[in-house]
Amino acid sequence: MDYLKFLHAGLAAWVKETAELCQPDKVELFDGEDASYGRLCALLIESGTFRKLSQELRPNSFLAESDPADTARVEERTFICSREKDEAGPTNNWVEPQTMKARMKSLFAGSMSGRTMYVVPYSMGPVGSSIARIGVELTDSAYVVVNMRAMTRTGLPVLKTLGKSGEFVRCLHSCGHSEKSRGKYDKTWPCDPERMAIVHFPEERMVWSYGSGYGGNALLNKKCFALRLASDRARDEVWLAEHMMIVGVTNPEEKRRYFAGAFPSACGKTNLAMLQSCLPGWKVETVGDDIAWMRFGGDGRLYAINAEAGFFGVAPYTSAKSNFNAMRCMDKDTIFTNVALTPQGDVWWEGIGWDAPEGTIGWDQGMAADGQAVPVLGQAKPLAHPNSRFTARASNCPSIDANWDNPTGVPISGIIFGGRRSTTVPLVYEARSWSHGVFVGSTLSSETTAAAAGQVGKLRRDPFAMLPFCGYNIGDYFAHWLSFGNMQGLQLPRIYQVNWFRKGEDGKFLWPGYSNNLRVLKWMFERCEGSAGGVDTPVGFMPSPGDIDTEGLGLSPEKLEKCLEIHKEDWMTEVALIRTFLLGLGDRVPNRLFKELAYLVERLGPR
Ligand code: OXD
Ligand code: MN
Repeated sequence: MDYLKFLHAGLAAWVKETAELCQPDKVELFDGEDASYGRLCALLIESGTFRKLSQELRPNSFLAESDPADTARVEERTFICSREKDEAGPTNNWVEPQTMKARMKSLFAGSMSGRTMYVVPYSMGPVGSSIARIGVELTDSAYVVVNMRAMTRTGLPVLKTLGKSGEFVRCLHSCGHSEKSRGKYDKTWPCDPERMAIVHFPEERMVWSYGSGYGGNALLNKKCFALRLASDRARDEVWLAEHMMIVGVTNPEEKRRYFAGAFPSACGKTNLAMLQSCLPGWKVETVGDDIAWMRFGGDGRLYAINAEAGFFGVAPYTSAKSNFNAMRCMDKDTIFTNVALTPQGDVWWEGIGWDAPEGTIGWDQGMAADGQAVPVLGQAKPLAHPNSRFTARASNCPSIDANWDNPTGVPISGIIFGGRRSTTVPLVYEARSWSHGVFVGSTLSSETTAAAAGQVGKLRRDPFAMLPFCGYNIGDYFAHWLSFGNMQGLQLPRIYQVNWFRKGEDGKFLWPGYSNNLRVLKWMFERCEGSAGGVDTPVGFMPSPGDIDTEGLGLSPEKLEKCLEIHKEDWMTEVALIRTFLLGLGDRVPNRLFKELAYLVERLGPR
């Protein structure tokens, strides 16, 4: 019980009450120290959850294998239990809070017996920053604790900041006890897939998560707190909590500008944040890859912090070509989950850039007792799960920006929206105004990926890449974004849409992407400087082919033109899809967005 002396009275009372409910064998405070991290990793090895990778090839790194029934975020089991159903809005599952609490309490009752409950204090954002906020997660998963250590600022300095009565977000997580035995997974990856529930109580600033040990279902700091709860709070306090990367771009004259970008999960956000320059004299640096908290400063500029301190990136198709800096981040001190294991004790995944060495073991074959193959997406089974991940520290990222940890944040010049669209959406365009930009963000769409459980490759509207993460009524969220357009004295960032994924008639990507995306960032940078051209088109301002720096690119002028083409018929189809989508979001969608849609139709001209 000596941990109690570090907790303020409110926190201690909550820990005690939770321990009474969940009945752990032990309660331990995670102090964030290296020794405690090392001890938990050793425990995870002992229980069979972790395998230590070769110390020569991948120092201080581990491979975890999850239960095959627990490999991605479960959106259909995620709930926003605000007092009023309308507050949660049409994009969230809702259950009346008291009913949900009763249901969850019966699941939590005794759910930690035989296990330790860890108390993990953490700060989202630099400790002490006025934009940062504190959370505490109570969890019976040592895997969660070590991942949080890599991805947030954890430990005693955070408790110190809380002081005697500081406010914190309450996050309760239990892997649960499955009703059916899951064989060896009972010990190596406890979970209760049949009864998983990830539940948010926004008015009480509280998250309860039961039954899953994976990613955003269990690392409650990330999607649950830093996006769902924080977006709700940001609306009340006039700031923004967004699913955005933050990247710094410096030109040859040493002028630096920062851009924030929202892309749906697994659409290249991390690659863009860590992009390697392909242009002489231009530099690109990383502030964050997933979650930006932003607030307008006294000077009218929008300042952003990275709410996290590490990366939880998708492994498949990450390579020296797609993301050299991410590969370097994972050279050491990394936790891999559900990737394949080579006989040399290293990791492997599809698209890593080399063939799997003979004897490489698939993610669910090496450690599973039954060795049963699990069909993935009806295709030939990949060796790494399509949503396998790496957890790496920001401080190990070679491209990390000098200001990544600056408590004031970095000033944002431009906001980028992007998704995977094989047709219709051009390589890049600039919104005509703030409200047009909000329209572009609100109607963002992408072909789905493996980051969430469900079908891959279907077109889905994902407003601001926040569809699974907006913690309140999405119509009010749009209104919140629009409201900045009416405020005096703000230097509003420009807004862009990009699409790296347009395909030609041969079904191949038109734009070479990866580090060449800097050519598009360069155009945006120069637009912000007022020095780059922009053609007025029905969808927005676009570069003419000559405005994109193609020096050394080797892309034919025809292909570049195809990247930039606007097909009126495609856009008329798009307009119809957008209208249906916005109408489906209920009566809180601001009229302004329908006006923007009408303007777009007007600009496209008669049929
Ligand atoms: C993530 C996601 O894990 O968006 O970042 O799914
Ligand atoms: Mn994400």
